[in-house]
Amino acid sequence: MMELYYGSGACSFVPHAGLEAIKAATGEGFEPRAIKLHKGEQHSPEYLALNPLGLVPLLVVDGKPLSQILAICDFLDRRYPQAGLLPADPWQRAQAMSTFAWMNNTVHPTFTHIFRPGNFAEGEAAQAEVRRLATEKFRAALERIQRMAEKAAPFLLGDKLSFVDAYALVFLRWGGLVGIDPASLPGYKAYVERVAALPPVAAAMAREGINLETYRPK
Ligand SMILES: N[C@@H](CCC(=O)N[C@@H](CS)C(=O)NCC(=O)O)C(=O)O
Repeated sequence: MMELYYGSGACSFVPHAGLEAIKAATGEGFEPRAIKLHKGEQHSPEYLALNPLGLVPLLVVDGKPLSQILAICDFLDRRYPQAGLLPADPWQRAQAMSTFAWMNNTVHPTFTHIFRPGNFAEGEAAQAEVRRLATEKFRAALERIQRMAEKAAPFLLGDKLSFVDAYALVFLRWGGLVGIDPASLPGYKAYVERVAALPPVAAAMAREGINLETYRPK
C-alpha cells in the first residue's frame, strides 16, 4: 500500500500528479494524506515520527517512509515504468534527472528565498533585498524552463507527461503568488495549460483544490 503525504499547492504536487498518472496507466492506487502546512501540521509529533524533516512530500510504502522528491519519483518510475514518467534510455534518463535535480536544488530553493526571506536574513531591509534578488533569479529560471518547453513541445521531455512537467506547473503557480504575471511568459503559460489539461494532472489539482489562477500583481 502506498500513501502520499502532501500539502495543497506545495512541491508534493510532483509525486501526487505522478501517482495519478500511475493509477491511470496501471490501476495501482494510493492513499492521499493531506497535511495543512499553513496550520503547521508538518511539525506535529505524529508527522515528525514519520518524517523527522517535517516536510512534504512523504511517500509511505507498506508502512516504510521515503522522503525527498527525487528519491520518491525515481522509486515510483522504477516500480511502474509502464507509466513512462521518466525515460528508460540511460542517457535520456540522465538528461531528465539533470533537469529534475536543477529544479529541486536550485529553482525550488530560490523560490523559498522569496516566500520565506526571514529564513535567510534578519531585518526588513535585508529581507527585502533577499526577496528582490531571489525574484530576479526565479524569473530567469522560469525563462529557462520556457525555452526548454518551446524546444521540446508538447511536454518538457517530448510526447509524454513526466515529473518535470508537474514541477514546472508548480513553479508557474508559485511565480503568480509573488507577482510574476504568467502572461509575461506566454510559451510557459501555454505549455502549463497543456500539462494541467491532462486527466491525471487535473485529478491531482482537483484533489488539492488548486488552479492556475494564482497571479497577484505586486
Ligand atoms: N528537498 C525537499 C524539499 C521539500 C520541501 O521544501 N517541502 C516544502 C513544501 S514545497 C515543505 O514541506 N515546507 C514545510 C515547511 O517548511 O514547514 C524534497 O525534495 O522533498
